[in-house]
Amino acid sequence: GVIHWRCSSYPSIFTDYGAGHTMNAYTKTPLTNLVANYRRGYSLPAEFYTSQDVFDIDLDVFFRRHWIIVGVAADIAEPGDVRKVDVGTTSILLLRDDDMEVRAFHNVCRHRGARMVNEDKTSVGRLVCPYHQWSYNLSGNLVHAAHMGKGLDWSCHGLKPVNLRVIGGIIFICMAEDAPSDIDEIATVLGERLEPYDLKNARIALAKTIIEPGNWKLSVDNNRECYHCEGSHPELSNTFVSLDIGFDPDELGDEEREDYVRHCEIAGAQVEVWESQGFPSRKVERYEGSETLFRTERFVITGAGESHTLDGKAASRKLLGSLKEPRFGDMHLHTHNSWSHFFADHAVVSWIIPLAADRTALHSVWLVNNDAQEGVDYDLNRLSEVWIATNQQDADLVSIAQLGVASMAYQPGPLSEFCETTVDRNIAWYIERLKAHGYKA
Ligand code: 3BY
Ligand code: FES
Ligand code: FE
Repeated sequence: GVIHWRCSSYPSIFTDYGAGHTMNAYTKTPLTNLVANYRRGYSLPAEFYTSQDVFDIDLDVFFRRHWIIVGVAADIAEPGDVRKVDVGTTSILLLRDDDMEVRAFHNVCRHRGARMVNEDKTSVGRLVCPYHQWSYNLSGNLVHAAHMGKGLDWSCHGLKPVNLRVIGGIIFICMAEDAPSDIDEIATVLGERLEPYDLKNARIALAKTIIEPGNWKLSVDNNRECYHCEGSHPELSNTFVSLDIGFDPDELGDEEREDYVRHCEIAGAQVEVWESQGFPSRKVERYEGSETLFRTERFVITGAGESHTLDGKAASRKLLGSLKEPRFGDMHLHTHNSWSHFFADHAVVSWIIPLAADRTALHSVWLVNNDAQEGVDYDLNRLSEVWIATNQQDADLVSIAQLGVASMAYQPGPLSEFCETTVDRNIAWYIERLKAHGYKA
Protein backbone atom coordinates (compact mmCIF):
# COMPACT_ATOMS: atom_id res chain seq x y z
CA GLY A 1 0.00 0.00 0.00
CA VAL A 2 0.91 3.66 -0.14
CA ILE A 3 2.63 5.12 2.89
CA HIS A 4 1.10 8.52 3.57
CA TRP A 5 4.10 10.28 5.05
CA ARG A 6 3.01 13.59 3.55
CA CYS A 7 0.20 13.52 6.03
CA SER A 8 -2.14 16.45 5.60
CA SER A 9 -2.34 17.05 9.33
CA TYR A 10 1.18 18.50 9.15
CA PRO A 11 1.42 22.14 8.22
CA SER A 12 2.63 22.51 4.67
CA ILE A 13 5.81 24.39 5.62
CA PHE A 14 7.03 21.17 7.14
CA THR A 15 6.01 19.02 4.21
CA ASP A 16 8.08 21.29 2.02
CA TYR A 17 10.82 21.58 4.51
CA GLY A 18 13.13 19.29 2.56
CA ALA A 19 14.22 22.07 0.22
CA GLY A 20 16.72 23.75 2.53
CA HIS A 21 17.47 20.61 4.44
CA THR A 22 20.77 18.95 3.71
CA MET A 23 22.98 16.61 5.65
CA ASN A 24 25.65 19.27 5.51
CA ALA A 25 26.58 20.51 8.95
CA TYR A 26 26.22 24.12 7.81
CA THR A 27 22.76 25.53 7.40
CA LYS A 28 21.71 27.01 4.10
CA THR A 29 18.68 28.56 5.68
CA PRO A 30 19.31 31.82 7.54
CA LEU A 31 18.40 31.58 11.19
CA THR A 32 15.75 34.26 10.80
CA ASN A 33 13.92 31.99 8.33
CA LEU A 34 14.32 29.03 10.65
CA VAL A 35 12.83 31.09 13.47
CA ALA A 36 9.92 32.06 11.23
CA ASN A 37 9.37 28.38 10.35
CA TYR A 38 9.07 27.33 13.99
CA ARG A 39 5.61 26.23 14.90
CA ARG A 40 4.33 26.11 18.46
CA GLY A 41 3.51 22.58 19.61
CA TYR A 42 6.24 20.96 17.50
CA SER A 43 9.87 20.07 17.88
CA LEU A 44 12.31 22.36 16.07
CA PRO A 45 13.36 22.28 12.41
CA ALA A 46 16.45 20.10 11.93
CA GLU A 47 19.04 22.83 11.48
CA PHE A 48 18.44 24.01 15.02
CA TYR A 49 20.01 20.75 16.14
CA THR A 50 22.57 20.16 13.41
CA SER A 51 23.90 23.41 11.99
CA GLN A 52 27.25 24.90 12.93
CA ASP A 53 25.86 28.41 12.38
CA VAL A 54 22.99 27.86 14.80
CA PHE A 55 25.41 26.30 17.26
CA ASP A 56 27.63 29.39 17.19
CA ILE A 57 24.63 31.67 17.70
CA ASP A 58 23.31 29.45 20.51
CA LEU A 59 26.64 29.70 22.32
CA ASP A 60 26.59 33.45 22.02
CA VAL A 61 22.94 34.01 22.94
CA PHE A 62 22.26 31.24 25.46
CA PHE A 63 25.67 30.65 27.03
CA ARG A 64 27.17 34.14 26.98
CA ARG A 65 24.17 36.47 27.22
CA HIS A 66 22.04 34.49 29.66
CA TRP A 67 22.78 33.26 33.16
CA ILE A 68 24.14 29.73 33.14
CA ILE A 69 24.89 27.33 35.97
CA VAL A 70 28.53 26.25 35.87
CA GLY A 71 29.13 24.48 39.15
CA VAL A 72 28.82 24.54 42.91
CA ALA A 73 30.70 26.59 45.49
CA ALA A 74 31.61 23.38 47.36
CA ASP A 75 33.90 22.55 44.44
CA ILE A 76 36.19 25.47 45.32
CA ALA A 77 36.09 25.12 49.07
CA GLU A 78 39.50 26.55 50.07
CA PRO A 79 41.19 29.90 49.32
CA GLY A 80 43.15 29.50 46.09
CA ASP A 81 40.99 26.67 44.72
CA VAL A 82 40.42 27.24 41.02
CA ARG A 83 38.04 25.59 38.60
CA LYS A 84 38.27 26.17 34.83
CA VAL A 85 35.04 26.32 32.82
CA ASP A 86 35.31 26.39 29.02
CA VAL A 87 32.35 27.54 26.96
CA GLY A 88 33.23 27.48 23.28
CA THR A 89 36.41 29.53 22.88
CA THR A 90 35.78 31.38 26.14
CA SER A 91 37.52 30.11 29.25
CA ILE A 92 36.47 31.21 32.72
CA LEU A 93 38.14 30.72 36.07
CA LEU A 94 36.01 30.21 39.16
CA LEU A 95 38.00 30.63 42.32
CA ARG A 96 37.86 31.14 46.07
CA ASP A 97 39.75 34.25 47.19
CA ASP A 98 41.53 34.88 50.48
CA ASP A 99 38.38 36.41 51.96
CA MET A 100 36.47 33.19 51.13
CA GLU A 101 34.52 34.95 48.37
CA VAL A 102 33.79 33.06 45.15
CA ARG A 103 34.96 34.97 42.09
CA ALA A 104 34.84 34.49 38.34
CA PHE A 105 37.40 35.88 35.88
CA HIS A 106 38.19 35.43 32.23
CA ASN A 107 41.12 33.03 31.86
CA VAL A 108 43.00 35.50 29.68
CA CYS A 109 46.18 37.31 30.62
CA ARG A 110 46.04 41.10 30.29
CA HIS A 111 49.54 41.18 28.78
CA ARG A 112 49.24 39.50 25.38
CA GLY A 113 46.22 37.41 26.12
CA ALA A 114 47.60 33.96 26.85
CA ARG A 115 45.32 31.44 28.47
CA MET A 116 46.64 31.22 31.99
CA VAL A 117 45.24 28.06 33.55
CA ASN A 118 45.07 24.88 31.52
CA GLU A 119 44.05 22.35 34.16
CA ASP A 120 40.36 21.79 34.91
CA LYS A 121 41.11 22.13 38.59
CA THR A 122 44.05 23.51 40.50
CA SER A 123 45.00 25.34 43.66
CA VAL A 124 47.20 28.45 43.64
CA GLY A 125 48.49 31.29 45.83
CA ARG A 126 48.24 33.67 42.89
CA LEU A 127 47.55 33.27 39.21
CA VAL A 128 50.81 33.36 37.25
CA CYS A 129 50.72 33.54 33.48
CA PRO A 130 53.03 30.83 32.09
CA TYR A 131 54.05 33.06 29.14
CA HIS A 132 55.87 36.08 30.70
CA GLN A 133 54.87 35.53 34.33
CA TRP A 134 52.50 38.44 34.80
CA SER A 135 50.81 37.58 38.10
CA TYR A 136 47.44 38.33 39.61
CA ASN A 137 46.21 37.96 43.16
CA LEU A 138 43.01 36.08 43.90
CA SER A 139 41.03 39.32 43.63
CA GLY A 140 42.23 39.55 40.03
CA ASN A 141 44.59 42.51 40.56
CA LEU A 142 47.83 42.60 38.63
CA VAL A 143 50.58 42.24 41.25
CA HIS A 144 53.64 41.42 39.14
CA ALA A 145 54.73 42.44 35.64
CA ALA A 146 58.49 42.60 35.12
CA HIS A 147 60.29 45.11 32.88
CA MET A 148 57.22 47.09 31.89
CA GLY A 149 58.62 50.50 32.84
CA LYS A 150 56.78 53.29 34.62
CA GLY A 151 54.15 53.81 31.94
CA LEU A 152 51.99 50.79 32.71
CA ASP A 153 48.89 51.50 34.75
CA TRP A 154 48.66 48.28 36.73
CA SER A 155 45.26 49.19 38.12
CA CYS A 156 43.60 48.83 34.72
CA HIS A 157 45.26 45.52 33.82
CA GLY A 158 43.54 43.25 36.29
CA LEU A 159 41.79 40.07 35.16
CA LYS A 160 38.42 40.73 33.57
CA PRO A 161 35.63 39.79 35.95
CA VAL A 162 32.57 37.82 34.87
CA ASN A 163 29.11 38.41 36.33
CA LEU A 164 28.65 35.93 39.12
CA ARG A 165 25.93 34.98 41.58
CA VAL A 166 26.24 32.19 44.09
CA ILE A 167 22.70 31.22 45.03
CA GLY A 168 22.30 28.62 47.76
CA GLY A 169 25.75 27.28 46.88
CA ILE A 170 25.03 27.00 43.14
CA ILE A 171 27.27 29.08 40.84
CA PHE A 172 25.59 31.14 38.13
CA ILE A 173 27.63 33.23 35.70
CA CYS A 174 26.76 35.54 32.83
CA MET A 175 29.44 36.74 30.43
CA ALA A 176 27.44 39.66 29.05
CA GLU A 177 28.00 43.07 30.53
CA ASP A 178 24.25 43.66 30.69
CA ALA A 179 23.31 40.43 32.42
CA PRO A 180 19.56 39.74 32.76
CA SER A 181 18.37 41.40 35.95
CA ASP A 182 15.71 38.81 36.79
CA ILE A 183 18.48 36.81 38.47
CA ASP A 184 17.54 38.86 41.55
CA GLU A 185 14.12 37.28 41.65
CA ILE A 186 15.64 33.83 41.22
CA ALA A 187 18.11 34.57 43.98
CA THR A 188 15.21 35.40 46.29
CA VAL A 189 13.11 32.34 45.42
CA LEU A 190 15.95 29.85 45.22
CA GLY A 191 18.03 31.31 48.03
CA GLU A 192 15.14 30.84 50.44
CA ARG A 193 14.48 27.30 49.24
CA LEU A 194 18.06 26.11 49.34
CA GLU A 195 18.91 27.67 52.69
CA PRO A 196 18.05 24.64 54.86
CA TYR A 197 20.36 22.41 52.79
CA ASP A 198 23.38 24.67 53.46
CA LEU A 199 25.05 23.50 50.26
CA LYS A 200 27.89 26.01 50.51
CA ASN A 201 29.16 23.94 53.41
CA ALA A 202 28.39 20.58 51.81
CA ARG A 203 31.00 18.25 50.33
CA ILE A 204 31.20 16.72 46.88
CA ALA A 205 30.90 12.97 47.31
CA LEU A 206 31.14 12.34 43.58
CA ALA A 207 31.66 14.40 40.43
CA LYS A 208 31.06 12.90 37.03
CA THR A 209 31.10 14.18 33.47
CA ILE A 210 29.56 12.27 30.61
CA ILE A 211 29.27 13.19 26.96
CA GLU A 212 25.82 13.29 25.45
CA PRO A 213 26.13 12.66 21.72
CA GLY A 214 23.57 15.27 20.75
CA ASN A 215 22.68 18.94 20.54
CA TRP A 216 22.31 20.72 23.88
CA LYS A 217 18.65 21.50 23.16
CA LEU A 218 17.87 17.80 22.66
CA SER A 219 19.52 17.19 26.01
CA VAL A 220 17.45 19.83 27.78
CA ASP A 221 14.20 18.98 25.97
CA ASN A 222 14.66 15.36 26.95
CA ASN A 223 15.06 16.41 30.56
CA ARG A 224 11.83 18.43 30.49
CA GLU A 225 9.54 15.47 29.95
CA CYS A 226 8.82 12.16 31.60
CA TYR A 227 7.04 10.72 28.57
CA HIS A 228 10.16 8.58 28.18
CA CYS A 229 10.54 7.69 31.87
CA GLU A 230 8.49 4.53 31.97
CA GLY A 231 10.33 3.08 29.00
CA SER A 232 13.83 4.19 29.94
CA HIS A 233 14.25 4.90 33.65
CA PRO A 234 13.41 1.80 35.73
CA GLU A 235 15.58 3.04 38.63
CA LEU A 236 14.21 6.59 38.74
CA SER A 237 10.63 5.40 38.27
CA ASN A 238 10.70 3.83 41.77
CA THR A 239 10.66 7.26 43.34
CA PHE A 240 9.79 9.90 40.75
CA VAL A 241 6.28 10.97 39.88
CA SER A 242 5.95 14.47 38.64
CA LEU A 243 2.76 16.31 39.41
CA ASP A 244 2.22 17.98 36.10
CA ILE A 245 4.09 15.83 33.64
CA GLY A 246 0.68 14.31 33.14
CA PHE A 247 -1.04 11.58 31.23
CA ASP A 248 -3.97 11.52 28.93
CA PRO A 249 -6.62 10.48 31.47
CA ASP A 250 -8.53 8.60 28.80
CA GLU A 251 -5.62 6.27 28.30
CA LEU A 252 -5.21 5.27 31.92
CA GLY A 253 -6.94 2.26 33.41
CA ASP A 254 -9.29 3.00 36.33
CA GLU A 255 -6.79 1.76 38.87
CA GLU A 256 -3.88 3.69 37.40
CA ARG A 257 -5.95 6.86 37.21
CA GLU A 258 -7.04 6.50 40.84
CA ASP A 259 -3.41 5.96 41.90
CA TYR A 260 -2.32 9.05 40.04
CA VAL A 261 -5.15 11.20 41.38
CA ARG A 262 -4.39 9.96 44.90
CA HIS A 263 -0.70 10.77 44.49
CA CYS A 264 -1.58 14.28 43.31
CA GLU A 265 -3.86 14.81 46.31
CA ILE A 266 -1.29 13.54 48.79
CA ALA A 267 1.46 15.57 47.16
CA GLY A 268 -0.66 18.72 47.02
CA ALA A 269 -1.52 18.40 50.70
CA GLN A 270 2.12 17.70 51.62
CA VAL A 271 3.26 20.81 49.76
CA GLU A 272 0.87 22.86 51.89
CA VAL A 273 2.20 21.23 55.07
CA TRP A 274 5.77 22.14 54.08
CA GLU A 275 4.70 25.67 53.21
CA SER A 276 3.01 26.06 56.60
CA GLN A 277 6.22 24.87 58.29
CA GLY A 278 8.08 27.69 56.59
CA PHE A 279 9.58 25.67 53.73
CA PRO A 280 8.51 27.18 50.40
CA SER A 281 7.56 24.25 48.16
CA ARG A 282 4.94 25.41 45.65
CA LYS A 283 5.84 25.56 42.00
CA VAL A 284 7.52 28.73 40.74
CA GLU A 285 8.22 28.80 37.03
CA ARG A 286 9.38 31.32 34.45
CA TYR A 287 9.38 30.49 30.74
CA GLU A 288 8.07 32.79 28.02
CA GLY A 289 8.16 36.45 28.96
CA SER A 290 11.18 35.86 31.17
CA GLU A 291 14.80 36.45 30.28
CA THR A 292 15.93 33.64 32.55
CA LEU A 293 14.19 30.26 32.33
CA PHE A 294 13.60 28.82 35.75
CA ARG A 295 11.43 26.29 37.47
CA THR A 296 11.39 24.92 40.98
CA GLU A 297 8.98 22.85 43.02
CA ARG A 298 9.22 20.43 45.90
CA PHE A 299 7.90 17.07 44.74
CA VAL A 300 6.73 14.27 46.97
CA ILE A 301 8.91 11.18 46.52
CA THR A 302 7.10 7.87 46.08
CA GLY A 303 8.22 4.59 47.64
CA ALA A 304 9.90 5.10 51.01
CA GLY A 305 9.65 8.81 50.24
CA GLU A 306 13.07 10.09 51.29
CA SER A 307 15.50 10.20 48.40
CA HIS A 308 16.18 9.17 44.80
CA THR A 309 17.69 5.85 45.79
CA LEU A 310 16.56 2.45 44.56
CA ASP A 311 14.33 1.88 47.59
CA GLY A 312 13.53 5.56 48.24
CA LYS A 313 15.26 5.57 51.62
CA ALA A 314 17.90 8.17 52.48
CA ALA A 315 21.38 7.05 51.39
CA SER A 316 23.20 9.25 53.90
CA ARG A 317 22.54 9.07 57.64
CA LYS A 318 23.89 12.61 58.07
CA LEU A 319 21.35 14.91 56.49
CA LEU A 320 22.25 18.12 54.73
CA GLY A 321 22.46 21.40 56.63
CA SER A 322 20.00 21.87 59.43
CA LEU A 323 17.58 19.17 58.27
CA LYS A 324 16.31 16.69 60.83
CA GLU A 325 13.60 14.89 58.88
CA PRO A 326 14.57 12.60 55.97
CA ARG A 327 11.13 12.88 54.30
CA PHE A 328 11.69 16.29 52.82
CA GLY A 329 10.74 15.59 49.24
CA ASP A 330 12.60 16.33 46.04
CA MET A 331 13.15 20.05 45.55
CA HIS A 332 13.94 20.31 41.92
CA LEU A 333 15.46 23.11 39.91
CA HIS A 334 15.43 23.48 36.15
CA THR A 335 17.18 26.21 34.17
CA HIS A 336 17.95 26.25 30.47
CA ASN A 337 21.26 24.50 31.07
CA SER A 338 20.65 22.50 34.23
CA TRP A 339 18.54 20.13 36.28
CA SER A 340 19.04 19.46 39.97
CA HIS A 341 17.36 17.55 42.76
CA PHE A 342 17.76 18.36 46.44
CA PHE A 343 16.83 15.75 49.03
CA ALA A 344 17.27 15.79 52.80
CA ASP A 345 20.25 13.45 52.63
CA HIS A 346 22.00 14.57 49.44
CA ALA A 347 21.70 16.72 46.36
CA VAL A 348 22.53 16.04 42.75
CA VAL A 349 23.28 19.09 40.61
CA SER A 350 23.63 18.60 36.84
CA TRP A 351 24.49 21.17 34.19
CA ILE A 352 25.32 21.02 30.52
CA ILE A 353 27.88 22.80 28.38
CA PRO A 354 27.57 22.45 24.59
CA LEU A 355 30.73 21.15 22.91
CA ALA A 356 29.58 21.01 19.28
CA ALA A 357 26.27 21.01 17.42
CA ASP A 358 26.03 17.28 18.11
CA ARG A 359 27.98 16.97 21.38
CA THR A 360 27.17 18.14 24.89
CA ALA A 361 29.01 17.70 28.17
CA LEU A 362 26.85 16.79 31.15
CA HIS A 363 28.50 17.55 34.48
CA SER A 364 26.99 16.24 37.71
CA VAL A 365 27.98 16.52 41.35
CA TRP A 366 26.53 14.62 44.28
CA LEU A 367 26.66 16.65 47.50
CA VAL A 368 26.51 15.36 51.06
CA ASN A 369 26.87 16.86 54.53
CA ASN A 370 30.50 17.85 55.03
CA ASP A 371 30.69 15.57 58.08
CA ALA A 372 29.23 12.52 56.34
CA GLN A 373 31.87 9.83 55.89
CA GLU A 374 31.84 7.49 52.95
CA GLY A 375 31.43 3.87 54.02
CA VAL A 376 30.27 4.99 57.49
CA ASP A 377 27.38 7.37 56.94
CA TYR A 378 26.67 6.52 53.32
CA ASP A 379 27.49 4.05 50.60
CA LEU A 380 28.59 5.97 47.51
CA ASN A 381 27.06 3.49 45.12
CA ARG A 382 23.67 3.61 46.80
CA LEU A 383 23.84 7.40 46.92
CA SER A 384 24.60 7.86 43.24
CA GLU A 385 23.31 4.84 41.33
CA VAL A 386 19.86 6.18 40.41
CA TRP A 387 21.08 9.40 38.79
CA ILE A 388 24.18 7.80 37.26
CA ALA A 389 21.85 5.34 35.55
CA THR A 390 19.27 8.01 34.68
CA ASN A 391 21.80 10.40 33.15
CA GLN A 392 23.35 7.61 31.07
CA GLN A 393 19.92 6.46 29.89
CA ASP A 394 19.12 10.05 28.96
CA ALA A 395 22.45 10.40 27.11
CA ASP A 396 21.52 7.31 25.08
CA LEU A 397 18.11 8.82 24.27
CA VAL A 398 19.74 12.10 23.24
CA SER A 399 22.04 10.10 20.98
CA ILE A 400 19.18 8.45 19.05
CA ALA A 401 17.33 11.76 18.92
CA GLN A 402 20.37 13.43 17.31
CA LEU A 403 20.80 10.60 14.81
CA GLY A 404 17.17 10.97 13.82
CA VAL A 405 17.04 14.74 13.42
CA ALA A 406 20.18 14.60 11.25
CA SER A 407 18.39 12.38 8.74
CA MET A 408 16.81 13.80 5.60
CA ALA A 409 13.51 12.24 6.69
CA TYR A 410 13.17 14.22 9.91
CA GLN A 411 10.48 16.82 10.12
CA PRO A 412 9.34 18.59 13.28
CA GLY A 413 6.99 16.31 15.20
CA PRO A 414 3.98 17.02 17.40
CA LEU A 415 4.39 17.35 21.16
CA SER A 416 1.96 15.72 23.57
CA GLU A 417 -0.33 18.22 25.24
CA PHE A 418 -0.34 15.95 28.29
CA CYS A 419 3.31 14.94 28.67
CA GLU A 420 5.39 17.51 26.79
CA THR A 421 4.01 20.92 27.71
CA THR A 422 7.28 21.82 29.43
CA VAL A 423 9.19 20.83 26.29
CA ASP A 424 6.88 23.06 24.28
CA ARG A 425 7.38 25.96 26.69
CA ASN A 426 11.12 25.37 26.77
CA ILE A 427 11.29 25.58 22.97
CA ALA A 428 8.95 28.59 22.86
CA TRP A 429 11.22 30.38 25.37
CA TYR A 430 14.24 29.54 23.22
CA ILE A 431 12.64 31.02 20.08
CA GLU A 432 11.45 34.06 22.00
CA ARG A 433 14.95 34.70 23.31
CA LEU A 434 16.45 34.36 19.83
CA LYS A 435 13.97 36.98 18.61
CA ALA A 436 14.78 39.22 21.55
CA HIS A 437 18.43 39.06 20.47
CA GLY A 438 17.57 40.19 16.97
CA TYR A 439 17.14 36.88 15.13
CA LYS A 440 13.82 37.68 13.52
CA ALA A 441 12.83 38.70 10.05
O1 3BY B 1 13.35 16.31 36.88
C1 3BY B 1 14.02 15.95 35.93
O2 3BY B 1 15.22 16.05 36.01
C2 3BY B 1 13.35 15.43 34.72
C3 3BY B 1 11.89 15.64 34.77
C4 3BY B 1 11.29 14.50 34.14
C5 3BY B 1 12.33 13.60 33.71
N1 3BY B 1 13.55 14.06 34.32
C6 3BY B 1 13.94 13.13 35.31
FE1 FES C 1 50.67 36.57 30.00
FE2 FES C 1 52.62 37.68 28.56
S1 FES C 1 50.75 36.86 27.89
S2 FES C 1 52.52 37.37 30.69
FE1 FE D 1 15.14 11.10 31.41
